[in-house]
Order: sequence, then C-alpha cells, then structure tokens
Amino acid sequence: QSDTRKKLLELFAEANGEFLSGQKISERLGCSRAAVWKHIEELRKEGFELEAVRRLGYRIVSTPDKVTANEIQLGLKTETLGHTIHFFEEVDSTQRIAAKLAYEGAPEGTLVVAEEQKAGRGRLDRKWFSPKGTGIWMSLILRPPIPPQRAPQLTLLVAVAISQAIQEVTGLVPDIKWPNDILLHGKKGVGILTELQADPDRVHSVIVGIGINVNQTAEQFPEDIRAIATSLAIEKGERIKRAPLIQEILLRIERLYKQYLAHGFRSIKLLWEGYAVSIGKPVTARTLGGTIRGIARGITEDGLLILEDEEQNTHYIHSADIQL
Ligand code: BT5
Repeated sequence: QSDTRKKLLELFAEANGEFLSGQKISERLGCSRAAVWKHIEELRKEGFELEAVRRLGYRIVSTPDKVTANEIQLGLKTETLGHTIHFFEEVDSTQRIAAKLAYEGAPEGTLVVAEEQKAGRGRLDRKWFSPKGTGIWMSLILRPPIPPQRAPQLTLLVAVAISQAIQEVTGLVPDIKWPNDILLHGKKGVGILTELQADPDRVHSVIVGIGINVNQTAEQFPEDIRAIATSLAIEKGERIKRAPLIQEILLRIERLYKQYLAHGFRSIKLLWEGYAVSIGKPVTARTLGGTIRGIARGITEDGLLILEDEEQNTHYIHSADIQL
C-alpha cells in the first residue's frame, strides 16, 4: 500500500462521491496525470467501481466487499487505530502474525486482517472457523501502560465496542456472554481472543483477536457448530459490508480505550453490564480447576466474574466457559 494510494483514497473520501478532476488529483498527489490513471486502474482491479467522465474527472461509485487496507482506510475516522494495516488473502492465523509484529516493535493500532484463516484459533487452542470472504478475521495491537492483571478488562472493553458497532451498523442488539462471546439471539456470532506479551509488572503489548461471522449462511457452518453459531447476515436477513463495520469497530475501540486509559475501567464496566446476558442468572462455569455451578453476580473492577455457588460461597473467576 503506497503512500500515494493512501492519499488518493483520502481525496476520494473527502470528495464524498463527487467528481475529482484528474488535474486536481495530480496536483494534490504530486504526480503526473499518467500516474494518476495507473493508480485508478489498480483500484479498479481491486474491485472499486470508478466512473470516469471527460472534463469532470473520477468518482467512486462503489467499493468492493473486501477487507484490504485500502477498503478499511477509505473513510476511517480513527486517530491511530488501523493507520497501519497488514492485509493477507490467506494466513494461518492473524493472531500469530500480529504477535510477531508486536514483538518486532509494531506501533499501537497496527491491524492484521485476512480474508481467510487456515488455522484460526480460539482459547485453549480450540479451532476458530474462518472461511474465505464471509467474516472479519483480524488482530489489533494495543500497548496499554497497565500491569498484566488488568488485561482481562480489555477483552470486556473490546466486547462492548464491537457490540456498539454491530448495533450501529446493523440495528441488531447483541448480548455479551462473559468473558469473550458476543451472541445474537442466543447464538455465537463473535469471538474475542486476548493475548499478552508482558513482564510480571508491565504489559508490552496486547494482541486483540476478533472473529466475526458476517455473511455466512447457516449451511456454510460446519455441522459441529451449526446449532450454536450464527452470522450477522443470518440474523439481519441481508448481507453486510465488512469494511464499514471494521471502521466502526476501530472507532468504538479507540473511544473506549481512551476513556479507559484516562479514567479507568469503571465507566466501561457500566456499559458492559448493559450488554451482559448472564448476570443474575444461574450459570455453569467450566474452569481448568473444575466446574462451578451458581448465580453470576456481576464482574469485579478487574473484570473477573463473580459467581455465588449453592452454599453462598463467592468465587472470582479469571477464565472459564460459561453455560447459561
Ligand atoms: C473464541 O474462542 O471465541 C475466540 C475466537 C477468536 C478468533 C479470532 S479471528 C482473528 C484472530 N486470529 C485467530 O487465530 N483467532 C482470532 P473460544 O471462546 O475458545 O471459542 C472457540 C469455540 O467456538 C470453538 O471450540 C467452537 O465451538 C466455536 N467456534 C469455532 N468457530 C466458530 C465460528 N466461526 N463462529 C462461532 N463459533 C465458532
């Protein structure tokens, strides 16, 4: 993704669907008319539909449902998140690539996104089904100045941001199931995987992995998860463009993240509780240490789940699978 291309897309975003003359583009980009034409042709190859009219110039008619850097950056309103994007047609896992980039010093806000993952991961090395072109499979690098114990808060923050974005873009109202699932009408549409690079007292980077089923049909899910999984398109009844949803998600994460760094987790916690399904209800929590049945009482300031068992003992749970 060259800087010129990025500037060109910014110009089109500013133009808001109006024509831009070749002359103006070449002046603003500081390149020849012939070079402008070459960039336009490249955009067309990527699936952008561009209209060219003599004396008027060029305008964008439609953008493809792709998740390339160009697609995501055209009209992106964030200050830092998503300003560097590594796009891949196919990867093993965006999580692995982002971890490597973070280790090598990639700046906060770097995004790794793929059309398809061959080895998408969930927690505890479970598989995350990530078929080509129908979902959002991406990993975001954050570098919060916090101790590692506070990292679970970020999973919750991101869950709120994604829920807000889904609501904004589709009108669907998602439910959050602690810690990392977002449900649509009771089925899982989104999974979040937060991984850390940290010292005992300081986080170096948080890799936030986000998987969203966007345009799959029910038949496109493998049989073993068909009963528990869903997509935005299934619930909404129409296809949804992925790039604008990614833009909205990045914007929402950025807003909440700033609020979090400035004022702590308190206000995020309130928002989270607004979307949470399990609070006040009986749940079964399967942890690595065993299974606990009880009433979910809420979350702590650190983002742990508070569970009260049948003997009224209170458990604070770091990580578990919750059954409602
Ligand atoms: C998660 O794990 O929900 C975290 C998923 C994170 C995926 C993103 S995609 C981008 C980034 N790169 C990666 O490699 N991963 C991240 P967990 O709570 O452990 O749930 C995993 C379970 O969800 C599986 O065991 C299946 O039962 C189910 N599952 C697998 N694929 C699914 C899908 N596409 N939709 C809904 N459920 C799915």
